[in-house]
Amino acid sequence: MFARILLSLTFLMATLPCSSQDVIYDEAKVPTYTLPDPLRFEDGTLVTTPADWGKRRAELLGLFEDHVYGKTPIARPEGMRFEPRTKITDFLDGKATLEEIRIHFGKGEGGPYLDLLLIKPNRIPEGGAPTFLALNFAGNHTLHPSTEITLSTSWMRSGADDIEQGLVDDDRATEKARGSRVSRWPVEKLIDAGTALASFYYGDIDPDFDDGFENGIHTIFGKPKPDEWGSIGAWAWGASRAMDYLETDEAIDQKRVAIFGHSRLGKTALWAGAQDERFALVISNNSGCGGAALSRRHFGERVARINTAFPHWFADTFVQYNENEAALPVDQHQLIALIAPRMAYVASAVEDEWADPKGEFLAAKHAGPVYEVLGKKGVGVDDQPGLNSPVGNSVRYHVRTGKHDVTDYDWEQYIRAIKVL
Ligand code: GTR
Repeated sequence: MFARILLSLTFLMATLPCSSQDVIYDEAKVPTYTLPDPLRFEDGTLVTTPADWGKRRAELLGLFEDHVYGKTPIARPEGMRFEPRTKITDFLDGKATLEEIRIHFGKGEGGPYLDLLLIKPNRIPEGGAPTFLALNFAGNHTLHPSTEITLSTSWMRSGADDIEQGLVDDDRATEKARGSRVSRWPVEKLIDAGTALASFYYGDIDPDFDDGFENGIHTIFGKPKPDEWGSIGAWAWGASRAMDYLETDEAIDQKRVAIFGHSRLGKTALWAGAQDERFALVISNNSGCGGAALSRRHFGERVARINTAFPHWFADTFVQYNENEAALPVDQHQLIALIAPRMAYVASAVEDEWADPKGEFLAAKHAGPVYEVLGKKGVGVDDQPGLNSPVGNSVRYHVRTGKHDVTDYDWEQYIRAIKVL
C-alpha cells in the first residue's frame, strides 16, 4: 500500500507541470543560443548533395543514440511470430473490419508480446489503405467501447483519477475502462476518410515506471547498458515490430503508413520515425521536451527535469546534459531532419506551455535546410503561424487552441497530410 501511495505521489509530481521559479514561461528569459547545423558534419565539412546527407544522416542518428535515446540493441528478434486472434468483418455497421494480432517476441505463450489492434475500412482503395500506426496510453480497449476488443492485462498506470472512475483497479484495467479515451480516437472519422488505424498499448512493450528495466521486453533482451535504449527507445522499437506485421497485410498501403504519438508517445513517434524509414509520415502531437521542442530554449520542461521525473525514458548518457543543454551535440530540429525526405508533422497546443509550442515550431522550421537539399520544402514560413492555421509542405505544423490533448482538429489535419503522400 505504502509503495502504491509512493508510486502515485511520484507520478503526480512527475506529471504536474512544475511551478517552481526555475521553469521559464517568459520569452524574454529564453537564453541566446546557437543551434548545431544539421548539414555540418562533425569534422566541419558541409552537406551539399543528397549523397552527402546519407552519410550525415548516419552520423546524426549515432549522436542521438549516444547522447539522447540510447542504441537500440536488437532489430527484429529471431522467432518473433504473429498470432491472429480476432477478426470481426462487420464492425461499425459493416463499414470496417476489426482485427487483433498478437506479436510474440519470445518463444512461449506467456509474453512478452504486443497486442496490435487493426481497424480497416471494408472498402479498400487500390494500392491499400493509408494507415495510422498509433501508440496508445491506456490500452487498446480504451479506443472504442466495443467488447470485441481484448481488455489489456498489462500493467496500467493508475493515476488517482482513473482509480476514482473505476477504470483501473490497482494496476490493471477494468471493464469500465472500455472506450474511456474515445475523445482522442475518432475511429469512425478515420474509417469514413478511407484510412486504417493500427494501435498498440505502450505498456505491452515496457511498463512506464522506473524499475531498473525488470519487465516488458527487457525480460528477454536483458538490462540495457548505459548507452542503450531507455523506455522511449523500447516503445519506438515496438512500433517497428508493429510495422513488421503491417507489411504482411495487403490491405495496407505500405507507402502510406504514418506513425503517430501524443506527448511522451510523440517523442517516441519521432524517434521511431527517425530510425525506421518505412514510416512515410511521422506525427508528433504535443511532444515537447525530448520530442519536437528545442532543448536549448530552456522553455517549459527542461532536460534536468525530465531526466529526474522519468529516469527510465532516455539513455543514462542523457543526464550529462542536465542544466547543460548547450553542450548537447544535437538539438531536436535535427531529429526532425532525420525524417527527411519523408513527411513530418509537428503539432502544438497553445495552452501546452510545458511543451514549448514555439520551440516545437522552431525545431520544425530548422529541419528545413535538410529537406531543401533533398529537393523538398519545409514549413515554408519564417514565423510561427497563428492559431488553427496549419502551414507547411514536407514539414507541417499547427498550433491549435486548447490544452495538451489530442482532438478531432488534430486528426483532421493528419488525415489531410496522409492523403497527400
Ligand atoms: C509530462 C512530461 C512531458 C510529457 C507528458 C506526457 O509529465 O513532463 O514530457 O511527456 O508527461 O507524456 O503525458
